[in-house]
Amino acid sequence: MTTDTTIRLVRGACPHDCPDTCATITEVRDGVAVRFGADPAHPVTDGWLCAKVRPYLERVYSDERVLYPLRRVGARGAGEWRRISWDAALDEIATRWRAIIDEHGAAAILPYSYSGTLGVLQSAVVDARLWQRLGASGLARTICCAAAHTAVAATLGARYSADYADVIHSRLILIWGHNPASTAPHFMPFLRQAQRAGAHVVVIDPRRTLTARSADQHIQPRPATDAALALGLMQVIFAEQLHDEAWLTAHSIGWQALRERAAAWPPERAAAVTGVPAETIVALARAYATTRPALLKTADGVQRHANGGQTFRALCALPAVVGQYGVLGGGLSYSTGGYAAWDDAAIRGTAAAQPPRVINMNRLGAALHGELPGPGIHALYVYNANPVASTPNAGRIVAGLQRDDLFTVVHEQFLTDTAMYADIVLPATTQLEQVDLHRPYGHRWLQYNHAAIAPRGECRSNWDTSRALARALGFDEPWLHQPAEDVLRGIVDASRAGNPFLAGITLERLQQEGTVPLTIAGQQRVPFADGVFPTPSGKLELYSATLAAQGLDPLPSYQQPAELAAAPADGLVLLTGASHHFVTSSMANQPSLRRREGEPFLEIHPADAAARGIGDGDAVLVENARGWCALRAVLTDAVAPGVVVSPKGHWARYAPDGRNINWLTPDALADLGGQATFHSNVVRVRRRDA
Ligand SMILES: Nc1nc2c(c(=O)[nH]1)N[C@H]1C(S)=C(S)[C@@H](COP(=O)(O)OP(=O)(O)OC[C@H]3O[C@@H](n4cnc5c(=O)[nH]c(N)nc54)[C@H](O)[C@@H]3O)O[C@H]1N2
Ligand SMILES: Nc1nc2c(c(=O)[nH]1)N[C@H]1C(S)=C(S)[C@@H](COP(=O)(O)OP(=O)(O)OC[C@H]3O[C@@H](n4cnc5c(=O)[nH]c(N)nc54)[C@H](O)[C@@H]3O)O[C@H]1N2
Ligand code: SF4
Ligand SMILES: [Mo]
Repeated sequence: MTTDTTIRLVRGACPHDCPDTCATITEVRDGVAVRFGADPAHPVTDGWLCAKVRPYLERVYSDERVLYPLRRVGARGAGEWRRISWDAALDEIATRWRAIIDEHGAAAILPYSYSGTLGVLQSAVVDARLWQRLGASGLARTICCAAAHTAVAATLGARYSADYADVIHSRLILIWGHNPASTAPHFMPFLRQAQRAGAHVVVIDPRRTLTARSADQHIQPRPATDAALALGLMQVIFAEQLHDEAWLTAHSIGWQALRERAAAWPPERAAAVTGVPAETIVALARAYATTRPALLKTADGVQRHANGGQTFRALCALPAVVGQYGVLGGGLSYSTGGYAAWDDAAIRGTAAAQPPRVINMNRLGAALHGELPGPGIHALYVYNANPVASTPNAGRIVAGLQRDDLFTVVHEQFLTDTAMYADIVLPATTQLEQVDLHRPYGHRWLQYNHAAIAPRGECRSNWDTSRALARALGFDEPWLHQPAEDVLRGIVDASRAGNPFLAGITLERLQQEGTVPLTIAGQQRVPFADGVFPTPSGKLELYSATLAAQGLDPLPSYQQPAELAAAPADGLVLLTGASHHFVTSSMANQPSLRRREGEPFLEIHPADAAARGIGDGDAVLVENARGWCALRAVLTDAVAPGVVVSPKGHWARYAPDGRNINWLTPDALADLGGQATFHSNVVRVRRRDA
């Protein structure tokens, strides 16, 4: 009987930036997590975890975890550390920050974070509270999906999407600039089911991805030309009277203006811009307009371009033109993140205050070089992020991090590329060692994460660290010190009050049941089935007066990104989407996953390789004005001539040259939302020995 009393099964949530938000179960014996797996009863997780997270215990119990606060003793970036106590670390941070505030003002302190964990407590709450009290610079979190969020808000009003399972009702499925076989793996069984039932699956992606390999059709547009492709499809649909005029008239604004805009995009013009044959465009337009239900499923890769916002507007418009919003198995599947919108005041714990300024996270390198209004940045505090590996134009960031007058603190689980430049590293808990509440963006079940084990070493969660920092700074407001569960209860209660999708959902239920479905009843199962859109007009805004008022194009449009327009004759467009075995740079230090992902590579078309004397497996240098990176060439027709691919996520530390693909990526901002433009990236490639 003794063993029985010491075995516990603990419910949790996968914390990673992934739409699937899997429900996990950890088996704990005598305080040690001995097994980690999936909840067999969860309707999406369905008893399995992806290849990335299955070995999570390898991560939790890794010898390379940071377990104690560390003080840099050698040169910046040299990786020489001395263990210090939490008290000493907090005292040094508070002292340095106070001195910086006295001399430059609190705006000189920049907190930098993104999606290491998506839990509301360890990210949103921590992102809001202490920094507001401190008066630090704000951070515009625009690295991932800002253009799409802006486009969806302007067009549909909210991010609502159907359940993955509803794809089985689709007859035609366009998977557009999205690679779910790697990035939303739990969608794939439902897609297969639809395909077996006769649905036609089309993948639209410049790369033949893992997802494209199992599709019925792969359409390969040139990068950043999707708005032209979408307008070309609309031109055919309108010209052939295949549009749903009754739906457009009843539920949208500006469809005639859109028809006029699309009229300028006959198939020949769209073909010339996109590289997709005119016949293919015509055939796809007819199929999309006449096959019902038709689903357009997309994600964020397609909008990481300088024209990503208007591209996403065009994608949002397509289902409207063919009357597929509100149809079971039809419409747009992008994100479910809008259902459980958390109450902002409860996240903050107090009245909102404007930060002294807001810095776009994609411009971190520029900001560290003083290219910003107001005082320079003298203190950087990084958590939930690894900007040296994951933020664009990383060479510029590293140069900034080497500034002698910069005081950098990194709160991390591992000595990442970024932590290597810290003055102080604070040890962070993993998901098994902390509590949180997770709202998914791919499905519609909330997930509670109980702490399964005690923190290893002296690790602390983001929230506990935030509380400790507040104390060290002498801030005693109760909203900076609440116990974790009180914060979560406050958020759930306040959010439920204004949101029918949270009806009947309490913290107690979440804690007891682990997985709790959002209250999406009856007709609301299919997003926008009532034809009502939470926009200013209550309709789907093909023409957006909101964008017009900001001096932006009120209709979806195509603009070639400036960097692509200025490409030299031998320039290639470099796409750097998701790696299969990492989530951005998270996991890219786990030995088993590094082995499976292999060496950093560059997919290049054999014709482009031949023109450069490059053979399969050759070491190549990829370069542009921002920097260079060494990779291994993979000759493949998975990419068209003119396009090369190297997935994101590898740590720069592990490369012999100490750099990764983000030494090349642009820190220019997109047309909407201040979005990152990773893929509007022109490079030259040559043999390393040439
Ligand atoms: N395995 C794995 N899963 C992940 C992640 C990961 O790193 N690895 N990252 C997570 C995160 S942070 C996010 S935001 C999501 C992203 O999820 P996705 O958006 O599905 O992933 P990406 O690979 O970024 O981009 C999807 C595709 O966009 C394509 N693309 C690039 N430019 C264009 C274009 O101009 N037109 C078209 N049509 N396609 C284009 C790329 O070739 C890529 O195949 O995935 C999450 N899941
Ligand atoms: N070239 C290229 N680069 C890209 C992209 C691309 O398409 N191409 N995609 C971009 C996208 S979509 C995204 S979302 C960003 C993601 O960029 P980041 O948010 O920087 O994500 P990661 O690089 O995975 O780093 C997250 C870090 O958080 C740490 N962490 C995890 N949990 C916790 C915690 O509880 N507390 C603390 N303190 N730390 C924790 C992890 O150990 C990890 O080192 O990357 C972007 N980078
Ligand atoms: S990364 Fe995604 S698919 Fe993998 S376990 Fe986490 S939520 Fe599930
Ligand atoms: Mo992302």
